Amino acid sequence: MEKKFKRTLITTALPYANGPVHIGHLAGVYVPADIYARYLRMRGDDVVMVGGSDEHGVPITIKARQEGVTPQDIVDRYHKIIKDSMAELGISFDVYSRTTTDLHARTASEFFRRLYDNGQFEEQTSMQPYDEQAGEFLADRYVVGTCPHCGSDRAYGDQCEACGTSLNATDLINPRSALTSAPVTMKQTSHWYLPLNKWEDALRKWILEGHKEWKTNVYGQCKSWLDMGLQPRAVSRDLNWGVPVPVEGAEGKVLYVWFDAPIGYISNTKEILPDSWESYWKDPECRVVNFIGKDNIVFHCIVFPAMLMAYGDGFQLPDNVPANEFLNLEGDKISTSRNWAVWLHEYLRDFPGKQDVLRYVLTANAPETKDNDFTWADFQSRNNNELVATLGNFVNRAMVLTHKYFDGKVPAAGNSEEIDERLLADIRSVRDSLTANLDTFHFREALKDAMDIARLGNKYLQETEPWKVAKTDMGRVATVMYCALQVCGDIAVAFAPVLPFMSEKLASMLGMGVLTWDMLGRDDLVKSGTVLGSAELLFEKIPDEQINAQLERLSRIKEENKIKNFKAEPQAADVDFDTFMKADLRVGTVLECTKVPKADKLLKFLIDDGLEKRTIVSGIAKYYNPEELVGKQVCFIANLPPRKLKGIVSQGMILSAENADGSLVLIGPSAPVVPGVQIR
Ligand code: B3M
Ligand code: ZN
Repeated sequence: MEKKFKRTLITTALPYANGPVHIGHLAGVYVPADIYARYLRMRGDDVVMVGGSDEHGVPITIKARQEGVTPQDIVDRYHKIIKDSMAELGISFDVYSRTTTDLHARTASEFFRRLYDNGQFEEQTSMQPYDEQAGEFLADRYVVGTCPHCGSDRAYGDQCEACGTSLNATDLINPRSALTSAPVTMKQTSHWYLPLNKWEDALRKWILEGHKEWKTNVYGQCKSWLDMGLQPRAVSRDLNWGVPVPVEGAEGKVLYVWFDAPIGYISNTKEILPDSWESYWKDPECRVVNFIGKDNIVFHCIVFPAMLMAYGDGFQLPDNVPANEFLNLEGDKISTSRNWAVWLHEYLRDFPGKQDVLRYVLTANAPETKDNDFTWADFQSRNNNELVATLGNFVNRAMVLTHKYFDGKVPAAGNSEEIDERLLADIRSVRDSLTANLDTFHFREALKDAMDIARLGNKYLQETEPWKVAKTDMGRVATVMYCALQVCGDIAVAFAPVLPFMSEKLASMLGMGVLTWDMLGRDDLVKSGTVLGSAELLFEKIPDEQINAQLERLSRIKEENKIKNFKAEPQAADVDFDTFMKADLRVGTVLECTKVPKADKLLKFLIDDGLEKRTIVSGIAKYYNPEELVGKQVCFIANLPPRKLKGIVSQGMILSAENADGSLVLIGPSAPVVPGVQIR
């Protein structure tokens, strides 16, 4: 880092308290922020990491209405789950607060009022959807109607979930209120707007010229916003949940959630540092770093900085905004509403004591430069092959051998050989790379570096073979074990930001005391004469059953979602009776059923149709084992012209129902019938 700062303020995006947090939040924001905070603290820096729940906004009011409870009930519930689960994962917030505190309401209110008093807002009127019956303005989400694109009659005023199109409430056909089902009318309202256009030049200079070092995804998004030109943005809403607008005559209006949420970073800092919070916010010697996901870039790089500039009074803009891309789950976008997520509190319940495994996997797969995928197979293999087989195994060998040859006491090293010197040099070069990667938010690379230390350790033991040397030269074994134990110490230090639980356990096994970053690469971080603790295993294998249980949960959710989203096809055009009666539908008994070679969808049936034996080929091989079907009765259309499928002449078509998930279910009589009877 070129610039020297005295302090660092780390902010973490405030998760909406309308649901628990999932692995996407963790990989994008909280794990990287925590790695960074822990690393800086180990360097002895003055660091404050703030977080909290975002408890305002329309989605929370919607959830409350659905459940028939108050918005406060909703945020109380999820704030607690989020706060407790993040603490259990070891996310080391200095404060984790919430935006429904009085302190926050006062801070946000004062912030607005100062901008208002200084003439920083423009008041504008606009037409907004209104529910006459309820006497309330409607947020876009509260307007439902028919989608102009796909015709779904369950589209919302901000989006149609059936076809995914983004909408405005005014796009909907036949718009109705989600509150009362009354038709929506448009009514004039007035709001305060922050003229972002006024700050465009300053923002341009600050980001495009001053922060070329930002991650390319962040810099690029900012540039495209700035190039499109900025418009005034409304900072108030007609809603009854939020911080009231502190202006006379503004009854029924609250601050827009994206106005008050980033001010939450300030309120939360004030909460723990009532006397010194300004030395983190208003001192050029403090560096502010915002950890966020990519969907929050514009608010953190454009809107909030404009708010801070408009406020003045020495507020510093962020020095860096290392936003991440998204993490997918088993190839699909994570979604709270579709329950397609691994929820942190459920993970902690299902994998007790395995916080570090999740931290490891999410860091190894961090979506730093592009969207990335979490799969349970990868989770298992990283645990079993990397944490257990590489890291855990090395430490265990070093500990067990020291117990065996030296009664668990760290021996004194004798003269070192070239291989020992090389080990030390290699570790120092890994340390330099690791440190540089942490400084520049490249946490995946940093983790690879840390793992290289364990690899070097394994290689060293493999090459020095102390178990063989022990037969002839215990002096040499002492040196080798001393060196190997230093590598264990390096592991405790290097992994401490990412795997704090493992690190603490290892440091205590090695009698290392408080870990600091400058210990890394030293040749005396585990002192000779130290009595080692017992060689406890740091990681254990995760068996297939545990992984399969997670996969089964996900496939159950997939099924449930398909059923939830199923909509029966509209009824087909009429067919006249005589035409229908021309179809010769019959029941037959399956005599033989086999797979069709080189066609993974097809089964070949031999059917007793009451007259003779007929062959029918059917595309249901994915859903049935052919052996199971022999003896069963099926329904078929007898008078279709024969068709050739994979060289087999198929004489008719077997009837099946297509389920909501696309799977096929054979149709048969509900009690046995004589083969060949007709279906009427
Ligand atoms: N709650 C949005 C989100 O969770 C929002 C972040 C606020 S950060 C000040 O993506
Ligand atoms: Zn649609």
